[in-house]
Amino acid sequence: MKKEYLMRAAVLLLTVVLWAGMLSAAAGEAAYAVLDGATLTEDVIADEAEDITAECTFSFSNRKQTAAYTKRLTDGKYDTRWRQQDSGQGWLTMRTENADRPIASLYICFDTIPPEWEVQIQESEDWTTVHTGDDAFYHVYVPLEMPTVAVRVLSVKPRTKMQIAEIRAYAPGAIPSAAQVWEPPVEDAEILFLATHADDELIFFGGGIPTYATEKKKAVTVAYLANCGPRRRHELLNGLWSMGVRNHPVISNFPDKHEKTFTAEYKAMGGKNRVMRWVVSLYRRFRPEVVVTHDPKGEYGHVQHRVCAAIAEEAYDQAADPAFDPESAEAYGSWQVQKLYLHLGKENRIEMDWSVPLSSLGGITGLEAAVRAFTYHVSQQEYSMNVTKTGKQYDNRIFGLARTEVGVDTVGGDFLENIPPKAENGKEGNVQ
Ligand SMILES: [Ca+2]
Repeated sequence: MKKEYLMRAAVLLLTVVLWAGMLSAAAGEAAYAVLDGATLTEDVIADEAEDITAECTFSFSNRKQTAAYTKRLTDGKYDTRWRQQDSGQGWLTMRTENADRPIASLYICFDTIPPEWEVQIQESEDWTTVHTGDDAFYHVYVPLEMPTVAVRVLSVKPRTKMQIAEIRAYAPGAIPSAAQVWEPPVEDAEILFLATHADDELIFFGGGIPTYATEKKKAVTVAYLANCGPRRRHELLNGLWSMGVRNHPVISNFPDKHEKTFTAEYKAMGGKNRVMRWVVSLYRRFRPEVVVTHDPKGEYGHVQHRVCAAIAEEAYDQAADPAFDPESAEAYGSWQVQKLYLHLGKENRIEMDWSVPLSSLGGITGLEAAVRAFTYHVSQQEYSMNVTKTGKQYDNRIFGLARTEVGVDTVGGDFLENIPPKAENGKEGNVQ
């Protein structure tokens, strides 16, 4: 195996970056080419593994599920899926007749991740577990040490309702550029971008995420206060991936609701205290120096955005108070965020510049990266909102420093102004 890895490393060194053509193609073609999300930003690898999904036949634990379900798993669409429909364990099997081109890896896009799942390969009559999954990532790449002609994804516990929107099988080769290989969320973050819904991080925070996470290589955590459902979850992953983000975002289980009042909104989300505890534990777990979130007026007045801004500011104090939610204080330590920026906030305004070319993304600007990422939010294209251009309504360059432990910005244009490099900060919690 070592020799194989050396070869892959050598191939990686020979990668060729193809940018110009891809950028112009991105907007139109991204619509249903879900798995192309990565292709647009990844280096093109000379010997990347070939997609052999079309050569495979599928079978399912529920024998009534056949051709229609195969199509749903391979149609490139996130609004069609295979659902486990069994009282026992659920599984799907992919099998190829071509032993010369066996299955060497799988790429799975889960709608619903079962609590325990495994990838198994068939050896004679028996199935052998070769990978134990977890519930960390919705998009998972699973390389198989021993390429095989038959592989299955198994939900270990009965009746778990595993759901998969898309699956691909690959022949031996380098990691395919279409597969997203996520890393865990950044612990010990420098910046936490807290958006409400999938796509808000692009529309209202502009080029912030690619500028800091990808170009400046800062420790960035992206979190979403609302869970907009499986389809938009896939879209947000594709969008973030296209901007060079490699740490999986954090997505709550709060519903996507647009109520008329704070009271109704909190009620729909299970109560204010529950929302507060989630955001406080987010701060304590990821220890951001800086939090960037919504307009306190909810941009166009969306009450869930307003809730997000309000809770983000209250949590600034609560996360530092060990008496609030002692359980998460015990688990993660209390945490004092150093700066809180609110989009369009009135106090201590700064103006960000998202027109700087990012060499890490082939020279496109942060704003262009956000505009492109938005094309992966296929389900949202019919609405009037889009990534705001400079100077337009809901200007995504304008932020107000609502809270600070390190004074106001004097230079401006940098969320991390006055924040010492992360290495100087302790990891044991910063509240005495
Ligand atoms: Ca599908």
